[in-house]
Amino acid sequence: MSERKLITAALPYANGPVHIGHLAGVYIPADVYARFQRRMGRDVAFICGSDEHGIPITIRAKKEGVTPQDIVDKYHHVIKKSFEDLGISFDEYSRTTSPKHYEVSQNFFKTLYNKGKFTEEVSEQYYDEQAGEFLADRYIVGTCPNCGNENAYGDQCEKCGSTLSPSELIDPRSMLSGNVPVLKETKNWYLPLNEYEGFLNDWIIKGHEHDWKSNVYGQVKSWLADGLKPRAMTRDLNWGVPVPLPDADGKVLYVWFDAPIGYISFTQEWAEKNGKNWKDYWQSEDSDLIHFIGKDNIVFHCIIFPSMLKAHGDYILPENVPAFEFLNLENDKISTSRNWAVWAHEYVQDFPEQQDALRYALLSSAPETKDNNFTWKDFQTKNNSELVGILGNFINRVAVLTHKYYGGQVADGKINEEALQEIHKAATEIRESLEKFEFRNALTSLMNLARYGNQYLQIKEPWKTIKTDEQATADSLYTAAQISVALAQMCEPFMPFSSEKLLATFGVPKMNWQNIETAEVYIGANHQIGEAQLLFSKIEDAAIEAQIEKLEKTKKENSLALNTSDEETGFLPQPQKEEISFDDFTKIDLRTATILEAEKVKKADKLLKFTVDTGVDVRTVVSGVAESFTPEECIGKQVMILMNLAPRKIRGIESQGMLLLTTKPDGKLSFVTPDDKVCNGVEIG
Ligand code: B3M
Ligand code: ZN
Repeated sequence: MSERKLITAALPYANGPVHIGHLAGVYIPADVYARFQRRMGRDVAFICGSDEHGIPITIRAKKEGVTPQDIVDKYHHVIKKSFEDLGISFDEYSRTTSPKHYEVSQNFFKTLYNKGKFTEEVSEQYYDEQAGEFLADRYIVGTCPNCGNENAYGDQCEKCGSTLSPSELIDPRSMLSGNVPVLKETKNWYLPLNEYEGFLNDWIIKGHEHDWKSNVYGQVKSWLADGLKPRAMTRDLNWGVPVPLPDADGKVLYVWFDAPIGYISFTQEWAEKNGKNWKDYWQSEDSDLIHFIGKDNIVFHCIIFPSMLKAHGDYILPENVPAFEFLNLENDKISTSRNWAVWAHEYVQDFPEQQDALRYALLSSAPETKDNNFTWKDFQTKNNSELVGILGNFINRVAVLTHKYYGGQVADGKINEEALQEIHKAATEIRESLEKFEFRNALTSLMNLARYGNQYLQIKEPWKTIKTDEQATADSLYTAAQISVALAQMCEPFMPFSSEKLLATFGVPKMNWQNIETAEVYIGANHQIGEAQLLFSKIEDAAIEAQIEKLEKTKKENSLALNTSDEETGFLPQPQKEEISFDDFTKIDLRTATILEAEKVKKADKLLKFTVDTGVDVRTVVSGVAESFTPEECIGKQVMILMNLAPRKIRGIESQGMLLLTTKPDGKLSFVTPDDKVCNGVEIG
């Protein structure tokens, strides 16, 4: 373990504000870790910035009728301010449209190019002749080969959840002009990731089995087991870092090539401003590189970027990549554009001076090893019962009693040995937990010390002994003061705003963590302390109800919304189709039916072949549900079938009809079924 820590946090896309999912899954844990490492006296560089290239940004720009630069300029500042307002203490928060980043990422690319690390491959890509540009997968729409959805994207079908490639779409058309795109040859530069499998196996599978989180280790292991393929590191797009080669007009670096290099370019910007040598952090074995990310970024930070670093040869590799799972909101997936989120900038407006309440709530329900859930009720309980009721209450009682009995001077007593052990134990537990990226355990140790402090006062009852035993009172309030100041010291990584207030009230400087674990004195006897101030304020029901109402309103708007697309789940509630007459409706023949047999369709990983009893006959139907169900799970299911759909050949099998399906928020499919068992062949109308 080195004394220098290069800590990065995933670069948020500058296509919208940050929400509690981002904070819980990446930024608050990263900040706790960085603050803690600083208190360990280590040389810390805590680096982040806005990720300003990539399709999400151009999609948003197109949607809002502005340029991508307008989008990133707006959201870079919104995001940066949110982090500042919530105490995320980056040493550098930059952006990938900075000139420095262009220079660094282009040089990185040229180094790999000159070392012959890329393969040049010519492939056919869809091109919009009217728009005069190649189409990213998401800019191509067409009919899904599996479920017939006419608005499937080139990379994914929202209806049946299948991942697609543009060439699989039936009747593809360009989202830019609506025209049919043509296939046009284009050359791109690929990193042959398959050539790095050995290196990754040695470095991660053999080298980090015991110190990397199991969710990260497991994902990397399964990717390597499936085998890696060459991946294009350039794209035919006009928004991004231009490819620094003479024959690369109209091409940009793949966003996942340039974005991680942002960690390097931002470190260089920081080092130049602070008289540091950036190579001490990125090109020295005396530096530990730690990437804080969400689980959807594991492949980029554990496979692609390390392969890039390995290919380059001058850089260190990550010491650890503590990826967190996802946070849900009120038991539903947080979604940027369904507006199903608690936005950081809105929280700070609605709950001024209560940043630590959110930090605490998100840390105590951090999705460290599995997805977790945030509810406003739970947030209120954590603030009112734990922060106000335990931590704030204890420290406030100590300060009030010290003022009441000793004019604000710390009592001149002897420390209780058991209490001193409890302080040292808490500090050591927190250190050990944070070194292992176990934030919830660390927070529990902190709060257990506050609980101990309250119990200590309850047992010693200085408000009673003051009448009878001066020394006992001095000893207990002196001891309680030591516990209070130790808490003020130890809460800083988690709740920096409260720690700052407390250390100012007690009039003591921050201590090095090792000292907190061993000190005999945290605040001297007769030391004058400031006026007791309320550390945390109760959050009233009205404030919580207002937030819940806001979410209910959002939910209603979403159910009415005709055209919001959800980048995370990919669900796009299509506008209503053209009106049909009742006569038209009577032409369709929907029935109940039961699946008698089910089997996989050879060489088609998304299709199952069913034998279905429709009550009228027994027939074969092919359905694109293989990624959501096993054949066994389908047998015996009562389903709904569109009987009189003209038969179609799918992978050589004549499919007679279509089973009705819907898509769950996680993208998995489910059959539309009658609530109760009915006969087969019953007409649905
Ligand atoms: N911009 C964020 C995401 O995938 C992505 C991280 C880049 S870190 C180099 O949500
Ligand atoms: Zn589909």
